[in-house]
Amino acid sequence: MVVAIVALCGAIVAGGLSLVAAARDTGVASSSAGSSVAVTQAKIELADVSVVPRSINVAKGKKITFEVVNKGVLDHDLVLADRSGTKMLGGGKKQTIELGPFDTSTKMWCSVPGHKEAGMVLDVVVGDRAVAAASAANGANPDDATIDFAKTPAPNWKPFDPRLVAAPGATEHKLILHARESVVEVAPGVTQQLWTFNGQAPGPTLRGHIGDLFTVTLVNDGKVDHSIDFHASRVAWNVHMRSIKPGESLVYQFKAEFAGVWMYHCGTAPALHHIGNGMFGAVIIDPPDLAPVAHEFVLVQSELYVGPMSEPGDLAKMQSEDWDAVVFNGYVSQYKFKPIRVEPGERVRVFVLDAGPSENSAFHIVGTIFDTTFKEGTYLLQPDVRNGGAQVLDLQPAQGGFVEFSFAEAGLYPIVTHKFANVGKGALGLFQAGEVEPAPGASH
Ligand SMILES: [Cu+2]
Repeated sequence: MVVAIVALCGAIVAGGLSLVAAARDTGVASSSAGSSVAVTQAKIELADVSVVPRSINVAKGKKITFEVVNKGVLDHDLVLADRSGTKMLGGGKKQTIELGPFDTSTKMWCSVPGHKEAGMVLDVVVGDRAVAAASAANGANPDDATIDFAKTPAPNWKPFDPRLVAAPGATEHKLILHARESVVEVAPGVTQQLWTFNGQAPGPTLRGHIGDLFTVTLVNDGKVDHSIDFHASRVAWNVHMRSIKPGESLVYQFKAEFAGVWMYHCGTAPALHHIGNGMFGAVIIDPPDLAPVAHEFVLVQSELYVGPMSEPGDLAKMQSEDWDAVVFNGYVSQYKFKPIRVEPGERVRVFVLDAGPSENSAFHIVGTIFDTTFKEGTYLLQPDVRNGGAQVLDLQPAQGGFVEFSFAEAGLYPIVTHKFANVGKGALGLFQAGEVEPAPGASH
């Protein structure tokens, strides 16, 4: 088991680092960076998700033989714009193809959705010329969409509903989660083809009590493999968290044994891409002593790594932790545009999950003090005679908890992560306590 995990992880890591393949020809030198001398034969390695080498020089006007091997776990192919090239190759499979003759330089790529954008592009350069340096893996794709943080949403825009309902009385929870691609607006005027659970990112929040049984059917309605990993469960990774192909489904059953605010996510390699492109959500298992409050909300913090408009997120940015935005519940500054309404003096509980994939959260609400904080299965603070207060719930990626508080007077109260560089990048919302003048959300 451990060996299998290490082997898979090794394969994932090696996918990004492998520098083994080389172009070759009769008596022609080759190198890991691709030969600058024209060849008629080339050996290409595909991995999860990269192409090695990134560039080859081919002889003008001659047929070129490509020996293509998929060293990854995922399916990949290598095709030209007209779709000629290899068939879809499973992990470990290889195919030798003949293409050309080439008169002008061109590109080949993997046609699995998202993989080209993630950098699986091979430059086919005609002639003995210097290797083109262009490589999506070495920086952001110039075609990536841009978020304008000064822009406001369209009038018909609706925020992600942050309200949380109480855990159902039943002790069994049955639900179906559909893994699917969905074009979703993530910032005013910016849409992305997210990979989602049930068409939304974050996915649906699951809630129950210790001892409850969850039976989740994962249905893969997408175009690439997906899986699900519930941090709230104790199950065998290779059985329950296995990847399933498009059209397949699996039943993932677990008993909630521990209270907490848990992450769930797709774990299919590269997990960074699947989480970074929207496949995450929260499971809340109530601690036994949870007191009634006037309002409960859930806020899932995550990063956006924007790819081209209506295409999947940019894996190269994810790999270099170069996020475009940090958001609560999947949309830039959405509760600034549409504040969360409560009344002064009402007791409020906010569940917070840091879905990452890579950034932490210093969850803070300007203008109030938390008298209760719960993090990773335990209360850090509860009201008592010592009158302690808290200003931040600090969470690393995949950590969760909740805070309780009330607002002393009518007004607006910003929701932020106190890592302030991220506030200007979308990690900003507002609570509105009572009636407020002037109208909120105009500026902050
Ligand atoms: Cu996935």
